[in-house]
Amino acid sequence: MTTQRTLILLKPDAVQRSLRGEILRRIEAKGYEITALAQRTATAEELAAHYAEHEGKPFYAPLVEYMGSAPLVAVVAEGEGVIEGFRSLAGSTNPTSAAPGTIRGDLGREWDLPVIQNLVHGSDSPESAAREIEIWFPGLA
Ligand code: RTP
Ligand code: MG
Repeated sequence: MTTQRTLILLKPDAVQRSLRGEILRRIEAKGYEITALAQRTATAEELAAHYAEHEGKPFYAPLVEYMGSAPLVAVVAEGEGVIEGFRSLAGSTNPTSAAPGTIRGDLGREWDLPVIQNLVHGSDSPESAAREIEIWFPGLA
């Protein structure tokens, strides 16, 4: 393991449900360091770049609509193995099947919506982390 950085988003449902503190607490309690944090409403350009891999999928339009509908919080966290470690803390994509003890498993549930709202995003590889940090915090070397 080496020290890594990852890009985490507290998605609009996390902000609207006042779960920012609870989620940030879990990140810090695990021992990861929060080194950048910003709340804002995502632009269409940021979301197009962030979700380029999903363009063309059936959930792409509702996903971009959801993510741009209200403010989110972008976070850079650092620590040993933080990329895999945060995705483990977050749990699997679907909150209904996400394990208890995870952010999505403990705090999320399914809604009758065109896209899964699951509170958080975490980068899935070192390459994704570098790409995503540059999208949300340009110039943060
Ligand atoms: P994330 O990128 O947000 O950390 O989540 P993930 O890797 O677990 O999921 P991914 O497959 O990358 O999908 C990105 C986000 O799109 C929404 N989604 N909705 N069938 C659906 O309605 C569906 N599939 C994906 C979720 O918000 C997911 O986190
Ligand atoms: Mg993903």
